[in-house]
Amino acid sequence: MPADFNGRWILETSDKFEDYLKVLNIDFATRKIAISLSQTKVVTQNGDKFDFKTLSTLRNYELSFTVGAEFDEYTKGLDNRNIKSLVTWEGDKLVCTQKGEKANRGWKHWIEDGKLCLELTCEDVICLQVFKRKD
Ligand code: ECB
Repeated sequence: MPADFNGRWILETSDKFEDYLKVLNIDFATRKIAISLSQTKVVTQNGDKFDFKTLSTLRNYELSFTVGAEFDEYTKGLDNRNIKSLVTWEGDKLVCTQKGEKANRGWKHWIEDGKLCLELTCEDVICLQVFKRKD
């Protein structure tokens, strides 16, 4: 039985998020706003089908995918790049590789102590975000 990510989650801690934005070439002013924002993740999981909504007052970002099926992702409103993404299970971790212009890009989600953890990677930068349940 794989992990259950369903629910509304609010950002509690964020480590190296600005470094991650920098390596994605996000400009100074946008970075300063982005790091100050509260983020909410709304996850809907149906077996291996997922819908992730990342919500903030500045931008929203939505991603739907099926585990094991490569798809085209356009990071609209974020760094606006086209990438090829593939999400797989590694044990209870949901692991995404994002192939494109940026090397070593991807993310991992897992649940730890009832919190939703997200590791965002690009090149040599690893950002860790931890979300707590909102309801
Ligand atoms: C959408 C909330 C973040 C708002 C930041 C606004 C502007 C910053 C410009 C570019 C940011 C580049 C990346 C943002 C990092 C996190 C947002 C979504 C990351 C992501 O890929 O989430 C995955 C895994 O949860 C699901 O799409």
